[in-house]
Amino acid sequence: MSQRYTKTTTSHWGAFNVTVENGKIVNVSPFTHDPNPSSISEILPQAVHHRTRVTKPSVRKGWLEGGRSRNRRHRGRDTFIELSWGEALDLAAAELDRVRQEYGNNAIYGGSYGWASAGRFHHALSQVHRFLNCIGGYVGSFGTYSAGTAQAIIPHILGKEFFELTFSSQNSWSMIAQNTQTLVMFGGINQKNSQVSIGGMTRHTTGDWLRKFSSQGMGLVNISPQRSDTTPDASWLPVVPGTDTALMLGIAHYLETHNKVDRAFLSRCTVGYDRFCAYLLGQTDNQPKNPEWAEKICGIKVTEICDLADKMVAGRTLITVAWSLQRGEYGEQPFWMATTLAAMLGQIGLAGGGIGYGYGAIGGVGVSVSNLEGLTFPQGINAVKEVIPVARIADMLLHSGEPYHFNGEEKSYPDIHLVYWCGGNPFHHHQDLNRLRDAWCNPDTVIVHEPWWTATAKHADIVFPATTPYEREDVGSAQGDAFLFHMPQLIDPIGQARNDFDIFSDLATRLGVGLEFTQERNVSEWLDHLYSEFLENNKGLGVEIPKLAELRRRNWVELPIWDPPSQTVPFSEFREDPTTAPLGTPSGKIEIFSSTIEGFGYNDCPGHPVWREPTEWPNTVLGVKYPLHLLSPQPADKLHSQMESAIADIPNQRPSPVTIHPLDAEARSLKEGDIVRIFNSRGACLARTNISSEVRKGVVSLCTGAWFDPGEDGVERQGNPNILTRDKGTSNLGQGSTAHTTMVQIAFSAN
Ligand SMILES: Nc1nc2c(c(=O)[nH]1)N[C@H]1C(S)=C(S)[C@@H](COP(=O)(O)OP(=O)(O)OC[C@H]3O[C@@H](n4cnc5c(=O)[nH]c(N)nc54)[C@H](O)[C@@H]3O)O[C@H]1N2
Ligand SMILES: Nc1nc2c(c(=O)[nH]1)N[C@H]1C(S)=C(S)[C@@H](COP(=O)(O)OP(=O)(O)OC[C@H]3O[C@@H](n4cnc5c(=O)[nH]c(N)nc54)[C@H](O)[C@@H]3O)O[C@H]1N2
Ligand SMILES: [Mo]
Repeated sequence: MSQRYTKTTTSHWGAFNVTVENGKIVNVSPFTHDPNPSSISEILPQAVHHRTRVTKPSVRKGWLEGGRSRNRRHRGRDTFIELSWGEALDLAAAELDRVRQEYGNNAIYGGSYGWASAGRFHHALSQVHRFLNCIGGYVGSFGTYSAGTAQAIIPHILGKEFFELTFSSQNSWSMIAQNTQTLVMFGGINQKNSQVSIGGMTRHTTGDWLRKFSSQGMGLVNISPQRSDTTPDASWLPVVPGTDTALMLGIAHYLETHNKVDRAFLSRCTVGYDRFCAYLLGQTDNQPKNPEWAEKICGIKVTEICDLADKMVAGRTLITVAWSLQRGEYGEQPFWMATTLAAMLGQIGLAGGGIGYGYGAIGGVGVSVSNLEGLTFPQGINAVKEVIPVARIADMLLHSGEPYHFNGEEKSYPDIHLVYWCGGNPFHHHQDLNRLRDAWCNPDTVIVHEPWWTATAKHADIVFPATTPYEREDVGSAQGDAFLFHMPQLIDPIGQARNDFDIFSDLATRLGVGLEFTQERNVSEWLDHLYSEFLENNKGLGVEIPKLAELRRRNWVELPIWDPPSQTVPFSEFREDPTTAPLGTPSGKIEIFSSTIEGFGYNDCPGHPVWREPTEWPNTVLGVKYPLHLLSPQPADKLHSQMESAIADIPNQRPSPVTIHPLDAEARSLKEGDIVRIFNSRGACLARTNISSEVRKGVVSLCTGAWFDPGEDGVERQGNPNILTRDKGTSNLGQGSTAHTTMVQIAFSAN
């Protein structure tokens, strides 16, 4: 007898309805309360039941048979042997125990970066961290690939944790609509990116806001190598990638030399403008950072720089910076300089003015809603205090024991013998994947939980098949959203897949900490427990939140917490009186010059914002061989590498499209849809040309997300940009990812 039903669930790209027939997901349809639903979930029926699902616990042959060497260099090329759950769990538990006994818990890397899935209890990272904490701890990671550099530098400048500031001290969309006259968007405000938010955005409204801004006549300026980074209504200044700091300095120089700077604000609310100004005017290095100087670097004409500067002082101006700006070499500088420029305009603390970080990067930024507290699976306490900056993983695996600098600390890399990954795909997200592959040969053992045979799973020794959210029950709630979801289990687990929680419970039991890990609760008892804590924590909101049983029945509710009455203008209290409402910086003010940072003595990140030419650059020897800037933005049609194997089945989807300017295509005799080889000294991949004048000449753009798939010749076949990208830190301060500082060449490929 056929059984068919439809229920709603949520994900990082928002809510959607799922139809199940005879135990299979057969259809996905939009959630009707979302005015602009994302199409990312359309591929779900094919992806969940795809042949690339991991269906059984699998152990790499060379690891099982290789003795102490474990044939580590075969990782990624070896075959796997399927074992029973009991056998595989025994092997993993014994190996975890061996490593912690022989080397200590600081030989286990459990940073396990990644977005995994939405759903508060089955949050893969919380699960793996709690488990590793129960067995004695692990080396963790600081920061994110998204904004790790901003996370390091912004507290020095504004005295606040970066993500706290992002979500709680920014102008809301409605404040911008009511007050802003000119919106200057470095890196755009991207609708494709705002589809996604951590835990999900139920009403996607970024596009509507941008249309509103445009229709009310707000000045919209898109400063980006790609026109598509925001609404086509914005005027477009196609800046050279990585040169925003130079452009901002050019604007600053014009403001300073035309006496258009708010000196009262600078002296009341900031420190160190004089030190910075001496640099700006060229008093310290004989190079005034005037618009003529800036034009040569950033490719924007002097007249346009001066016009923009005039526009910015003429009325209420909000400067926004996309997170992408700090994902390049010296990525600290554009964020510090943008803040400095906003301070020079003197509008920080005024409604609709000042500086904004990450609008459009994810959907929750700028949304005005009361925050719901709780619904977090507790991770426990990590007895190992060692952390690495998240994007330095290959350095760590290649250079154990070697010293490095990070944000004022002198550290050395730990000696890792076991890597545990649950909920991320480093062979998608890390830079210079050939280098990662080398680094990955060093640990004794790699354990991965994954629903799919991703490149990371293929590079592991023990792979445990994990369920997807559709195969388990959970609750969904996200920052920046007023909806609350019961996420029902829709289908049985695929193959022998199990929940991360259940896998860790069994491992914990084998290692003698079962009770510590589970606290004698199973999945549904944990859900009850977390949910009742959540109800308790949010009593103060004065809003009726349904009990779990009722939420189960209703599937989802929208809470009346939009536009809380207590909305304050960010930094307004500080602006009013910096002495009674100081910032958390050493001076209590905005630090245009930071004695702390100067005290670190880093040439690559001195005491005030500076322009530094990246080491990979058109006028270098390398730049002649590889003359095109490669951008590797987030994909519009997916979340990172998720559900990729089903997308790759669609004809003509892979290799991925690379956007190239018509003149650059013509110079290489390339036609639309040609298969090309993109290459540099680090590696090569295939791609398919998308010829468009919406990208600056000299720049090509290949989105992330294709699964790493090197052929016999080493050429990556799906179009994964991370075979090409640079794997060095932004600077000694932030040590963030520098994916966007990458030069390449392109040629027609016979393949
Ligand atoms: N070149 C370049 N590289 C980049 C970027 C860039 O701009 N340019 N951006 C970077 C950024 S900002 C980010 S955030 C990263 C993203 O990198 P990741 O977050 O690592 O990418 P995802 O594809 O989301 O990986 C999540 C993995 O978890 C798996 N998964 C999903 N649900 C579960 C679950 O419940 N349990 C388990 N065990 N696994 C699950 C998915 O199948 C998937 O393989 O990429 C970074 N890489
Ligand atoms: N659909 C979808 N949305 C996503 C994600 C996804 O995978 N899919 N991932 C989410 C995650 S984890 C994150 S961190 C955010 C990332 O949010 P962002 O960092 O804002 O996004 P990107 O797509 O990397 O970059 C946005 C644009 O910045 C421009 N850009 C790159 N370098 C420079 C530069 O030096 N100067 C200027 N002016 N512009 C530059 C590029 O043209 C690029 O298209 O996106 C989130 N949203
Ligand atoms: Mo990210």
